[in-house]
Parts: sequence; structure tokens; C-alpha cells
Amino acid sequence: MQRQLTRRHILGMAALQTAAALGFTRIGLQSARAAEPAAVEFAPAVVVGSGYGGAVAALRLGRAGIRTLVLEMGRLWNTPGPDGKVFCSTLSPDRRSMWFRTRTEAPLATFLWLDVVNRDISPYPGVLDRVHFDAMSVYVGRGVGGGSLVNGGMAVTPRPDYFAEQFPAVDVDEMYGTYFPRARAMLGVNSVDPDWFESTEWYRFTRTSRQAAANAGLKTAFVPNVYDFGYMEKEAAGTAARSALAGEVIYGNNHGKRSLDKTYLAAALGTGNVTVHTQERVRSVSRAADGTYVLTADLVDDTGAVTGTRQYGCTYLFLAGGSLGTSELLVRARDTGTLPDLNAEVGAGWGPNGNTMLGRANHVWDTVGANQATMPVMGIDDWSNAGNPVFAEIAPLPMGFEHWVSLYLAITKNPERAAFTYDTAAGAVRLGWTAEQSAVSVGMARKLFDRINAANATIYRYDLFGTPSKVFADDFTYHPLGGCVLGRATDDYGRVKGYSRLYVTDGSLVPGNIGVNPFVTITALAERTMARVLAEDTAP
Ligand code: FAE
Repeated sequence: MQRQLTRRHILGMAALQTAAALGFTRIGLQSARAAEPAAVEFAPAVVVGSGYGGAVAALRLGRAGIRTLVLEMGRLWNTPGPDGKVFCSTLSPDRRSMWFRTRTEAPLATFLWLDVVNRDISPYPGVLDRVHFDAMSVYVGRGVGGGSLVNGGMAVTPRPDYFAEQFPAVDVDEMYGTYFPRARAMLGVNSVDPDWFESTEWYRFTRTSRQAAANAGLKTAFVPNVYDFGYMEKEAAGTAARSALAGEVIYGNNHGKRSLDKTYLAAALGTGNVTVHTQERVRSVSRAADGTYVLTADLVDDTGAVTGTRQYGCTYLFLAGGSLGTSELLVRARDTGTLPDLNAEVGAGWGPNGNTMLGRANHVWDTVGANQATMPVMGIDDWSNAGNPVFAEIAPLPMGFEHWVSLYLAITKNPERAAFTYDTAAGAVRLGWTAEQSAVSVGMARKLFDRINAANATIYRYDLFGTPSKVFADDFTYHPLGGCVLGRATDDYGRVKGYSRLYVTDGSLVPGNIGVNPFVTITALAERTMARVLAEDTAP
């Protein structure tokens, strides 16, 4: 699919490129023309975070002619390093890989129980973060584009019946008729050519998993993606630089991926009304006597040192720091008394989308291929099994050699939820998720994959998730959801209860589980919120 880029969109992309080349931490159309613009201390609208929810808010505000400042704690990923590449590869990570770490923390800790996956690195504001809580750690993207920089690009629209179950107050027809199509079009969603899929070596691993599922009587379904499959075919043909076919994904893609900096954010900057400040981490939010919001942000340099703080004022405040970022800001604001009227639902309703990762060992004749594309295109869809609803993404494991491993990210209908609480002594939030709650996801994933193993006379892999042997990786998630759930902590459109002109537009609105990979849902809900807010709240 060829996407049409408007002149303003191209201007926005030019602004991103110039800002990167000159090392700016403030990005707007002005920086594309001349020098860095003067500091914006007051903006009519401020957006915290530049992932899906933040990018939609910025574009819609900018198009409505509202001057908007986006504050992002990560960096702009647009400048090539000494190797000529913006991002480092998954197989050979360097400081660009992870957010202020001395060693990488990849989801697959080991291979054959050997510590061969992770590498020592020097601390730097790298693109992938793993945030540790007591019994759960959460992977998130850091930078202009948030999770879109590091994710697998799977662009899945949830089942309407489950969406309606999770969002009883939302008009399902309007979502599926207006906001999901709008989100997919803006994100540049496309699908792999089925003929190419059937013939290419790069998706042998998927076809092998599909056959194993079919042998157990299970259905599989193609899923769309935001990676440009036309580009991927050129990579395979050797006529374009390789990215998805060169093992790139969780530490960023140098080509092919339609991340938000190439879609929503480029269009937002192209309006001329949006400015993005990078490496500024919002620490607190309060309200001034005149009803405007006051934000304090720490300026973080490349070593992680806080080199100063800056204060911003705004009339309209959009929180889009993701499930973790927004929940942290609001729980802290409520419990330290800077926004005391926030209700008890703030921080509640959190879940990891039932995520559990696992590997199966295939027979030697069921090869998965040394060459694997990093963008998943298929899932095992057993969600309609009322006794054990699971949707399992068939995930790649591109190690450059044949290893016979089939890898999966199972999304289970785990009903467990947890809450964030504020730890005054630490000045940080805690997440109350427990190992017992993860065990519910494991039980559901195990039921499905026991069936697949039984039908194929295969076994699990025991060597992938550290020592002692762990079959199910149940202690991390890619899909943090909730903490500020729609209709509970906010009204039915993301307006935070207790305060006017304060909004949430990100994954914290989703009540812990959505049954599929979540960014299309987050984007479509943000579109719905912005349409309503611009029609009702910002009119003069
Ligand atoms: P998000 O994209 O996380 O953006 C939040 C932004 O706010 C980030 O850039 C933060 O750095 C920034 N921020 C946070 N706190 C602050 C603060 N205090 N001050 C300033 N900035 C702040 O939020 N989903 C799919 O649908 N399909 C996939 O294939 C898929 N694969 C994934 C693979 C990986 C490895 C990971 C980590 C995630 C994956 N996801 C996938 C999940 C998806 O990326 C995630 O649901 C969305 O990115 C969440 O969007 P939000 O707008 O909520």
C-alpha cells in the first residue's frame, strides 16, 4: 500500500531530520528553518509523552490550530551513530539499545541455558526500557514515538464482542465504523502478500507453527502490521537495505517500520503548531489558582544526570506517558496532594494483557529456518474457546542459524488486576501485581500449548528464560494496560474525574486486557477522545 504524504507531513519529517542533525532537544517547524526556538514556558496545550496516545493528541490539537508542546523523556531517534545506523541490532546491542543500563536485559535471557544473549553496554538514554516492579517487569519504548520505536508492529483490531465487554459505555459501531479505520489509515497498516508469505524462507518459522497448530485442530489468522511489506520484499530480493530481515526489532528498526515519527508525529509537526521537547521527564503536576496546570520537568542528559528543571503552564493537559508513566504521575499527584481530588480509581485496574512467552522444540524435520523476519504476521486464535480464551502471536527468534524453536507470545484472558500505590519514602510508585496472578496466565497458555505438544509429540523448551529452567516467561510484559481506566478514573471520553481540561489518551485507559496486541486500540480510543474534546471542550 502506498501512503500519500502531504506537504505538511513532509515539512514535519524535515523538522525531525534537521533537529536530529543539529542535536536539538526542541523540535518544531522553526528548527527546520533556522535556529532552535525560544523556550515555551506556557502553552495552551501540553502533551506528556509521544507514544500512540500522545501522537494522536498532538496531531489533532495541532490541526485544530492549538499551540501544543509535547514533553518526551526519551531522545529523538534520527541521528546515525559511528556505524552509520540510527539503531543497533538485536544480535549486537550497544549503548543505544537500553535505557541507562550497564547490561542489556533481553526478553530471552539464555539459549541452551547459556548467557549468550545479553551484552555489557555503557549507560545511555537507549530506546528500550525494562521497568522492574516486585513480581513483574514491563518493557516500554523511550524516545520520540514511544513504543512504536521498539514494538513488533502487529496492528490488530480487537474482536468487537470483547471490546464491548471491556468498554461497555463505548459505542461499538462508532468505534468500528469511524475510529478503528481512522487509526489504521493514519498508522499505515498493511498486510503481508499471502503468496509471498507461502514461498519465502523468511516466514518458514510461521508456517511451521501454523502446521503444528492445525495438527491440534486450532485456527490461525493473518494479522496486519505497520512494517512496509513492499519494503520487506525488496529486502528479501537484495534491492533494499535490510532491517526486519537483519534481526532488527526490539532495539529499533533502521528501515521499513512506520513508527509514529514517520506518521502521526511528522503530521503533527507539519501543522506548525506543535513543538516537541526531548529528554525532559515530567516529575509533577499541580493546578494553579486560575485553573491552569503547572508541570515540573527534569532535564536529563546523555549520562542520566539531571542538569536542571523547567516549569511549564498550560490550559489543557493531555497525559500520554503510557500505562506506567501516566499512572505514576497521577498516583503521585493524588497521594502527595498536588491534585487531591483525583478519585480512588486512579492507579487501579492494571494488567499485563495476560502476556506469557514460551518456546516449543520442533522435530528435526520441522525446521524454522536460519532466516526469520522479525515482524510477526500470524496468530493462533483460540479466543472463542470460552473455557480457555487465548490468542498466541507466532513470534520470530532470528538467531541466524537453525534452532528448531517455535516461539510464542500468548495473550490470555487473565481476569486478575493490580493497582499502583505511592511509596512516599522512595518517591516512586509500586505495582501490586503478584506471581500468583501471573500463574493464571501461565495456566491458560499451558492448556493451549499442551494440546499442541500432544498433537505433535513435541515438548517445551526449558533453556530460554534463564536458570533454573523456566518454561513460561511470566515475569515480564510488552503490553502494560490500565491504571487510569476509561469510565472509572476518567469519564467515558478520557476526561479525568475531579478536574476539568485534564485528559488521558494512552494505554492506561484500557482495563488490563484487550485480547490482542494493543496499539491499534489505544490509537483509536485516543482519536475518539480527541474528536470529542475538540468538539466540546475547546470551543471559545
Ligand atoms: P507509549 O507508546 O509507551 O508512550 C509513552 C511515552 O511517554 C514514551 O515515549 C515515554 O518515554 C514517555 N513518558 C513516560 N513518562 C513520561 C514522563 N513522566 N515525562 C515525559 N515523557 C514520559 O504509550 N503492541 C502492539 O499492538 N503490537 C505489537 O506488535 C507490539 N509489540 C511490542 C513489542 C515490544 C518489545 C514492546 C515493548 C511493546 C510492544 N507492543 C505492541 C505494545 C505497544 O508498543 C504499547 O502498547 C504502546 O506503545 C503503548 O502506547 P501508549 O501511547 O500507551
